[in-house]
Amino acid sequence: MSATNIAPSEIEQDTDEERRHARDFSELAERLERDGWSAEELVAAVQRFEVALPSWAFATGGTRFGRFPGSGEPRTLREKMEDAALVQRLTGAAPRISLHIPWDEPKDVVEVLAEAKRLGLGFDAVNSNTFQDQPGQALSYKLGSFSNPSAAVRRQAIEHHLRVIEIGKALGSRAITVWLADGSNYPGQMSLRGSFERVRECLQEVYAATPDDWRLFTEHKPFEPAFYATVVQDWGSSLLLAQSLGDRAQCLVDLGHHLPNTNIELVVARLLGAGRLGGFHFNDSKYGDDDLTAGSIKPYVLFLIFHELVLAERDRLPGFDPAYMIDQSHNLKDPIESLLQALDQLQQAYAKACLVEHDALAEHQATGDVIMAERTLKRAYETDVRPLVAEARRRRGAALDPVAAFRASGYRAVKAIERPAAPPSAAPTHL
Ligand code: RM4
Ligand code: MN
Ligand code: MN
Repeated sequence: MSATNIAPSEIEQDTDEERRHARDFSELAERLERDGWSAEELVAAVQRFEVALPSWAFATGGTRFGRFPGSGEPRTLREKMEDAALVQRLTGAAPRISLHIPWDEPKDVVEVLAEAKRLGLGFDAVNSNTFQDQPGQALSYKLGSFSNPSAAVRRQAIEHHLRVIEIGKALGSRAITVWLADGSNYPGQMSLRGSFERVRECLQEVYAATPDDWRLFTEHKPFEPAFYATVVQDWGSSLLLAQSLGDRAQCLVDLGHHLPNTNIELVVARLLGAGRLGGFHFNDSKYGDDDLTAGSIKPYVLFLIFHELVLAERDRLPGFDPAYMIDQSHNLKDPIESLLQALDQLQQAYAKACLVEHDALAEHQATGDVIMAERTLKRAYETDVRPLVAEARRRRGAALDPVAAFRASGYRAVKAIERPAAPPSAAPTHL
């Protein structure tokens, strides 16, 4: 197998591993069938489950104290797309990439599209960035973008969003995700009501510029960089915005954007009930916006979130079409490996949620049988679905164990030679 270009048919499976997997899968299938499930339907459901990859997660992230890049990291959008295509080949679950503009703004859209076609990749939601000042930018976002008291700054931020939409249109994206860093660090710094109204007005203009088949996602976050009051700080604020914009505006839930112990599955249920759950940024956290690998800290919460989503799917909630994306910052792990791990965790959480006996659960809820209701969820959660998701991958020509296949491929070592690190001061290069 060539380390630079792993085609699906070339993902080598150790024959012992294949044999072990076949045994594990047939045992699990037998047990599931005994309980009335169709293993084939479950595998097919996992195969349909897709998650978009963030363009900004292929290089090592960092904290404000430092960044420790690994070797062979992508330096351009083209190289990030190459890594994304590898993640897709190894998992079969991540066929689209979500671009951050201007971090990964295509220089030549035609060329990027041709490259994406060659790699078998599509483009998911485009992400705007008014949380930093860019080189050569006329006005500063230091005191906010859409909420800024200055009409000229707000105009600049709107123009940026209109440009992001144009780029997304050219790439075939069907949504824009708006996360705003707007807020204040000290009481009195900003009008709490006025800032929200200004954000709403600007978003109205952005929403009006989106094509009819697009959605606009508003993403809430309680703090950072605003440490006192963030304008779109919670799901309530996000919902108010979405509701006042129009039907195609929905809320995006980034799992890390909640204060410790927030009941995120409840937030998801509320947004589903309001018909405004648009999408996710999957990650995990212990303290705040830690952007750790999905499922690494609170896998049961992830399962409970997926339980709400599977229920919504089953109940055919009108307009339910969640855009699943990952938003992780890889500070210590190899970014590709962390994404592979995350996809596996998401597939597992989804598969487990598909194993909840909904009728039994409804019955236990109706009779107030707390123990049996909880046991119904736990029974699904405690099922070892690893052979099921491995089988879904195998049937797509992907790897049984993506991380092991990635390590065996020697991809990173080859890239370390092909992609010498840019000097730290060099401006990012683009395709
Ligand atoms: C924010 C938020 C956004 C992401 C930026 C990089 O905290 O999660 O979704 O685009 O980080
Ligand atoms: Mn996010
Ligand atoms: Mn975040």
